[in-house]
Amino acid sequence: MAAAGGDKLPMEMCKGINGLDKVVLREARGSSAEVYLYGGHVTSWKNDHGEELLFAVFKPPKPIRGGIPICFPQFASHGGLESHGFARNRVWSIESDPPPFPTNSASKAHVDLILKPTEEDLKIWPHSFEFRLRVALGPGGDLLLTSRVRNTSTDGKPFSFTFAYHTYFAVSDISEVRVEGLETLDYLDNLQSKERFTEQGDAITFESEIDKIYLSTPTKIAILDHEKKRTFVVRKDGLPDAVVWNPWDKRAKAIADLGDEEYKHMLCVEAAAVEKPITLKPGEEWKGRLELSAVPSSYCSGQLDPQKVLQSS
Ligand code: TA6
Repeated sequence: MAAAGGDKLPMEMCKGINGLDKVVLREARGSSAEVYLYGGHVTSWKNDHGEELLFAVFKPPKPIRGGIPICFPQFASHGGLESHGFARNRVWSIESDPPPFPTNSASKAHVDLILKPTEEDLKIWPHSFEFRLRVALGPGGDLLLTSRVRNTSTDGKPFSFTFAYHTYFAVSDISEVRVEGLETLDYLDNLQSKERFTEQGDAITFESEIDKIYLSTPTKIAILDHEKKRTFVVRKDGLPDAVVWNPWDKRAKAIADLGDEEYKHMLCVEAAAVEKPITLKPGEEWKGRLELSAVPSSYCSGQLDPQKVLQSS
C-alpha cells in the first residue's frame, strides 16, 4: 500500500521471495532496508544512491543466505542446538506497541518485531523468553538494530545464551578489503579447533579462509573497501566479541546456496556475544545494539587514517 500521491511510506508491508512477508523501510533521503518476518532477517540495506550494501543470495527453495541472520539462542555450534540457534528459522511477529526504549530516538522508518518460543521450541530449549528486535534507518541512512531479550520464566530459573548479528557486508573484491580495529586482540580460531591466538599488529586482510572470534573488541570496527572507496563503520554495544568469516574458494564450493565465486563479494563481520554467554534471571532483560554506516572513503590506498574513522562519532 503506497501513500496518496505516490509518496513512499517510511514503513510498508509487502510480499517478498516465495511469498514471504517482508517490511520495507525507507528514509526520506532515499536509503532503504528490507526485513523478512521469517528469521527477523534484514536482507537488504541500500544507500541513498540505491546501492546495495549487504550481500544476500536468494535461491528458493533454499533459506535466505546473507543479509543479517539473527543467531540466537546459540552462536554456531557452541551448544547442542542447530547451528546458530533456531531464531533465524522462525516466523517473527510485528509488535505495534513495544515497551518503550530508555531513549526514544527511533525514526519513522522502523519496525518492531517479537519472537516468543512455541511449545516445540520449549522442548529443545526449555526457557520462556521474549525477543524484541527493532530495525530502524537513521536520518543519514544508518542501519540500527536493537535486540532486547527478556527472561519471562515463572520457574525462577536463569538461562544463558550466545548471540550474533551475522552481518554479510557486500564488498567489491575480498582481496581489496581490510578490517581495522581488531589488531593485537585475542581470538578463537574456528579453523584450528577454537584454539586461542593473538592477532598481529596489522589490519586484517584476506587471502584465504578465515573464521575467527575476536574477543573483548572495541565498540567500533571499520571495514575498508579500497576498490569501492567505501568504509563500513560497525558500532556495537552489549556485544563484546566480533566474528570475522569468509569461506574462500574451497569451502564456498561446499556451501550449496553460495555460488563458487560469490565468496569474493562478501565479508561477515559479526557483532557477537560468544565467549561469555549472557545469563538472565527471571524478569531480567539484555540489550545488544548494532549500528552500521557506510561512508565514502575518498583516499588513495594507505592514506586513510583508520583511527579517524574509528574515533569519529
Ligand atoms: O559465523 C561464522 C560461521 O559460524 C562459520 O563457521 C560458518 O559456518 C558460517 O557461520 C555460516 O553458517 P551457516 O550455518 O549460515 O552456514
